[in-house]
Amino acid sequence: MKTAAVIPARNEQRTIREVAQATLEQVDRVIVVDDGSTDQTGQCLDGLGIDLLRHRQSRGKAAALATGFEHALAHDCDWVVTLDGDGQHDPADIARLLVAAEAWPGHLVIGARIRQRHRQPGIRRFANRFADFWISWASGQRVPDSQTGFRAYPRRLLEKIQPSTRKRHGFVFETAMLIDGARAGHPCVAVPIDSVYHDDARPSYFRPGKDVWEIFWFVFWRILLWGLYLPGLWRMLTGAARLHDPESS
Ligand SMILES: Nc1nc2c(ncn2[C@@H]2O[C@H](COP(=O)(O)OP(=O)(O)O)[C@@H](O)[C@H]2O)c(=O)[nH]1
Ligand SMILES: [Mg+2]
Repeated sequence: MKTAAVIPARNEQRTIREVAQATLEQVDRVIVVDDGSTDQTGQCLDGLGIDLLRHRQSRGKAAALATGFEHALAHDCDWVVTLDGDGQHDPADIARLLVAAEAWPGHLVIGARIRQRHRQPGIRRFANRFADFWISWASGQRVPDSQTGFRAYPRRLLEKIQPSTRKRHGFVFETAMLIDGARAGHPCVAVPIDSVYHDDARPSYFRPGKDVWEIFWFVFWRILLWGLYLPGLWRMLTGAARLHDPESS
């Protein structure tokens, strides 16, 4: 099983080197996509032995992920892990995601921030719950953390589903992967991880107004176009979330 990690990074000079270095211990190939950073993000990675790809101008998180995926597929990777460049995901947990990946072939493995949920800022916790409900409906499965950027994608899913990479869809991309992926035969399985929110973190790039709105429209249209997708609603209401917790199994 050949593995890669794609780390989208926009102005992450404070954290990117440490994240990339720790990720190198977990996968065969580390791909950092520097999305038009105006700080030292790229230079911070000198001499690490990772693949650094650059967008000269910022094109958003969706385009950065797509650039990284293309590179990983061109290098014959079977599984592609994504994690954020700001240190909110612990690279040591990649091993747990990959154990789940082996146990659930063809599934989209998500690192679900369901431990210490109280650590998430109130407004984000509410927005996440709201998104989880609609995205679970639209994808016909219980998704315990739809907004997590910490995931492992099987190659087949990346070959089949290529969501919009328009800048305004920067944070819609991962929602599209969940919904369209499930419809294409790649449901998700969740691995519980900790919610990490550093007190001294930079402000989030996620815009609670605009980005929630874009995600909502995307999901709303999917549900509407599929005639309200009542089988999906039923499955989400009656089914349990697929969980894989390697330590407790
Ligand atoms: N390449 C790229 N990455 C982005 C952009 N916006 C956010 N990210 C990355 O996406 C990840 C999540 O962004 P963040 O602001 O931390 O969102 P939050 O953790 O949901 O609050 C981080 O690794 C960011 O560097 C962007 O415009 N381009
Ligand atoms: Mg973050």
